[in-house]
Amino acid sequence: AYLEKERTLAIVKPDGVSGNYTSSIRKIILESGFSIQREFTVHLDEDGVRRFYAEHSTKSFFPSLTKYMTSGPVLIMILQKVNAVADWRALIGPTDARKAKMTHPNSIRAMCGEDLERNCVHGSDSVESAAREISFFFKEAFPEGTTLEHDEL
Ligand code: DGI
Repeated sequence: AYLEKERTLAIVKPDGVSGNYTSSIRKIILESGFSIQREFTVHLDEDGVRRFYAEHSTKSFFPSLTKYMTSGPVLIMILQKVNAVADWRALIGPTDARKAKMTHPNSIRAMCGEDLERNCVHGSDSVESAAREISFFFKEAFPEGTTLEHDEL
């Protein structure tokens, strides 16, 4: 049977970038069979965080989440493979990095996250969220399956 490739949005959050986890995370991504279709680094501002995390903008933790997400540059990546959304969520582990360290010690959040908020990486939670989040960061349309060579980025 032919299995359709899927795309998901991954973000290495400010603590991941500043803690120099980018190359280990990239290695895990490629060794797990994903291709990185597009990537760029950006320093989000408050408005960007509010629009990206719109569903959380009324929560009590939102000001703190905004402060964290604007504290430094983040790395945005489109990951591609069969079952990309669920497989990337499985690799990153539970939202709370403290819990990840106990229950999912080999997960990325266990490796480089700290707690429920400072959890080092993002992954889209559904195919629908992935589509929304990819178009949030990438305005151009490009076909699934195309991958840029690193020096084209
Ligand atoms: O999809 P996830 O990132 O695993 O989790 P989510 O969509 O429920 O929440 C988005 C981010 O918001 C999460 O990565 C960290 C932060 N967050 C979620 N719940 C809480 C939180 N931060 C704090 N301080 N307290 C929370 O209860």
